Amino acid sequence: MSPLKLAIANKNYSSWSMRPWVLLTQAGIAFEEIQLKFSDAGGIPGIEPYSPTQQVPVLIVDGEPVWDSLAICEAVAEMYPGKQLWPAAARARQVARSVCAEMHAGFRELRDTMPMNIRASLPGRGMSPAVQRDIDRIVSIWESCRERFGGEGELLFGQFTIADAYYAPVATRFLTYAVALPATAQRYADALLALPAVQQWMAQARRETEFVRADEPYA
Ligand SMILES: N[C@@H](CCC(=O)N[C@@H](CS)C(=O)NCC(=O)O)C(=O)O
Repeated sequence: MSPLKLAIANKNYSSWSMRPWVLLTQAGIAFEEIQLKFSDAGGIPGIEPYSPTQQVPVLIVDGEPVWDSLAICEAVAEMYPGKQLWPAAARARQVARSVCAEMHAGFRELRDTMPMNIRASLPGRGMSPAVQRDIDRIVSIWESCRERFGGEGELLFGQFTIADAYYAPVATRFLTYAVALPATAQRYADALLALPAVQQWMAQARRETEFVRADEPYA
């Protein structure tokens, strides 16, 4: 097998890129990073040879693209069964898959009005009743997973899984927009943000200087 390659975009802005990058990095799976950048005119120059959708993230496995973050995470979990990237117990695994799918397809209000912007501090921006509803649902997911499956660990299913990689960009948004959380949810967000892979991504995001107008509604 040739080395995995992961094409991503700006670490400051690209929440979909963050998920598989955090998954691979936190799990200690080697990969070559291909970092492209969003163009202010829209699109991602240089993505053409990698992705049939022209979007990031895309994982290249032996020359074959795997696109869409959820498909990438599933493929990685299948390639590295020893890493236990989904919870081992069937019931926990079902819930983990469900909360990832819910993140993947939902929380549109939060995603639209609180776009990921790691290096920015935008307390209170983007808040509305609809966004608060998304936040309340996320809090209830986090509380329920922690209570039912957290065990001795600090993460949603105790040890690190794909579900944590999936919610990492949500935790960075809560930081950027200074979203107030109940204690259990805040403890989980802190544990998630403290993961070495998340710290590494955030440090690299803060060093980026590109300004992408479409991702900066409050500038
Ligand atoms: N459902 C896709 C969403 C991917 C996506 O929206 N990627 C954005 C960046 S975070 C992108 O590539 N935008 C550039 C474009 O659409 O031209 C996934 O989970 O990978």
